[in-house]
Amino acid sequence: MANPLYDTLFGRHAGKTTPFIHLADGRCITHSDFLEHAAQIAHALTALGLNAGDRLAAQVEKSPEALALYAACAQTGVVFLPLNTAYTPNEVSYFVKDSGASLIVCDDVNEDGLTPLAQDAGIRIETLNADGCGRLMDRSANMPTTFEPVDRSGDDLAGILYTSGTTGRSKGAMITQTNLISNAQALAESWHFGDGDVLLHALPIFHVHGLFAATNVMLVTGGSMIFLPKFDLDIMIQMLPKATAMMGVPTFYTRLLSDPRFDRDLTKHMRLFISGSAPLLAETHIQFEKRTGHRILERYGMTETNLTISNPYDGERRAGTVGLPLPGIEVKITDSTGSEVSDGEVGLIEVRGPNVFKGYWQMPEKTREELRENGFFITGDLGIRESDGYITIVGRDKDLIISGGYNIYPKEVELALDAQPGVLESAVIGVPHPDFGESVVGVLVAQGGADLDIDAITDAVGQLLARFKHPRKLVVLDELPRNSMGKVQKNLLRNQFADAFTLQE
Ligand code: MLC
Ligand code: AMP
Repeated sequence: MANPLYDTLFGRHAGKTTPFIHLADGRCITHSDFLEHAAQIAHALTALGLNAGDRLAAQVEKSPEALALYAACAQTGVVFLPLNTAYTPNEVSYFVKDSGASLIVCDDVNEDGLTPLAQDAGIRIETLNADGCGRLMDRSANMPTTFEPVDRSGDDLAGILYTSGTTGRSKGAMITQTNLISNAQALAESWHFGDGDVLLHALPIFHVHGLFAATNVMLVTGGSMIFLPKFDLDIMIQMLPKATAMMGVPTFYTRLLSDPRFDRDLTKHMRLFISGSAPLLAETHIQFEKRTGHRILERYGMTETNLTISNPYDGERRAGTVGLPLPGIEVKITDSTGSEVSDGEVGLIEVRGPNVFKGYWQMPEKTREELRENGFFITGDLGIRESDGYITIVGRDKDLIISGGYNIYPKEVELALDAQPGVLESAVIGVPHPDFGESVVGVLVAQGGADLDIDAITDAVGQLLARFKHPRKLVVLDELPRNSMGKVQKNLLRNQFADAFTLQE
């Protein structure tokens, strides 16, 4: 009888009164408290009729209870489907329908918006609010505090995480128990995490970075986390002296550096700062070292692969690079035929290992396009490997914008813009932004003679798409630049609007 994910991450802490979660208000949740609560939720899910393999869509704010819901899913074998809290009901509707979820768990404030969707799909909604209360918690309250984990194998699904696609249609990446366990162990070992570590955790827990990389590493090593609902500069500065390590997206680092209180003294006891999910500018790396004496450890990952490449803990942390493949993970840099290119040449990054996902949910063709039969996953990122093995990400073969660590696929935004009255066509591009790294510009072309109502278009897109995907600037051109094949030349638009956010805001 075994459930590898539950046993490796959670079950090992049963009965331990060691701290697991520290909250900003001073409360501390021990491993044992956390597991008892997770077991109660597991009973509640079972009582609601959920079985191993069923999908549970959770659009909930970050809280210890939300994390316990993840543990309860591991324990019951229910497939966890975390959703960005910024998604509109229109977006959530696609994920719920596509995944065939049996239950939606959401915040009270979103329940009315999601009820038509649940009715349409013939499924229930339970609530879990930012303060840890809600109907699901009421159901759990009187349940037993132990739960026999449901038998699972390493190949069974632990989660489905949706990633947008270049066609505008999101794909559900099927993540197995083995994917998560192998990655947590590789990261813990590579980054020397131990039970004395305290991780400053301000990332959202609906993506790989905050949910899997950060949380699973702490679970596998027995350390604790200062668990903050979101990144707040003042609270980060207040909490830093209590932490030993931090994981963040580059925006965390540029925001910390913008504050004079963030200095060598505040960080002198810290063991490790890790950055990922988006490119960390070499200048941020250098400025950070000058200010604090710490060299940020940059690593690279993706929803489909968890984390794959990392600068070393002990060796050189080279600014502008993402380092070397993690233990047990193979990385190839290839040309369009799939053959490896020479060191120093740009190619596509391909990844193979126990961390690589099982495929896209109910999309066998998409899976075949991106996951080779030999097990290598084609990431769509472009990289160069130096002769000493260090890898640098130099760009993307996929049309993708990364804003503050969130991915935005231009096609999805273009489809929303194109559907607006008077719009003939649109092109959505990412250009440099001082806070988010990149931000979104929408370029519109009007149908002959139409006078575009930019405010109305902005409102309409707001109804359809999460706020972080919205163009921060909409401009109207007479036509889009195209090459001789008729393809829109987004590079020309990116050059034209390169200063859209750096000169103002
Ligand atoms: C918030 N907003 C964003 C945004 N986050 N807009 C664009 N890009 C973002 N990332 C919106 C808000 O809704 C708000 O809208 C306005 O921008 C300003 O908000 P803010 O208060 O400044 O933002 P904040 O809430 O502080 O969030 C910024 C952030 C957050 C960077 C802290 O986005 C964040 O935690 N990002 C981390 C994302 C992450 O975990 N990615 C991992 C993916 S996994 P308005 O209406 O007020 O204008 C992955 C694999 C791997 O990539 O390798 O790790
Ligand atoms: P997601 O699909 O949300 O998991 O985002 C994964 C993408 O984030 C990758 O394909 C990369 O484009 C990008 N990414 C992650 N880490 C880094 C990094 N350190 N440097 C540059 N890009 C990164």
